[in-house]
Amino acid sequence: MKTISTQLITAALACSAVLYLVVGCSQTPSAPPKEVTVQADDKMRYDVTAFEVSPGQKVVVTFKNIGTTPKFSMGHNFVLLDRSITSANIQSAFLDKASTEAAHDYVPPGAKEVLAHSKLLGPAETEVVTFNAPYVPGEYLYVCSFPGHYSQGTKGIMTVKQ
Ligand SMILES: [Cu+2]
Repeated sequence: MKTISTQLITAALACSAVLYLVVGCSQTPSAPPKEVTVQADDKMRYDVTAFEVSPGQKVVVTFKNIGTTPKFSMGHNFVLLDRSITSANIQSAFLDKASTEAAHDYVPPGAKEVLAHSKLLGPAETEVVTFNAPYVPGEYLYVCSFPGHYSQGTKGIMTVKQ
């Protein structure tokens, strides 16, 4: 009996410690999430090519493929990249290896430069991608990594602004 109550107290203490850590660590608990809708079409364009977020802000991207062409030839994804990838190096540093990953929706498994991504979406499909914005201010590219689409216009910049 005594052992059980000790365990209960220990569990209760552990829970409050966890709660304290969660609340104590969140920098801006009252900041509402940033909600963005990004649509990709058969012309290989994103309709939204820039948006701003605050450091660490929760971001909810509703990503839609509004085209009608079958996924195997005109699928689209949403891939947010870290700042090691720029418009100057994206082809050799990311898109080339992504292009061989059809089996993984053109997102190389375990790629450290990928901060968040959707699946490859076919016509009329939607996916909500939720992530926390980086804390480091600056520009972060988001792209469709289906081969050839980036150069046509499925690209944008998420700016983290203090
Ligand atoms: Cu695409």
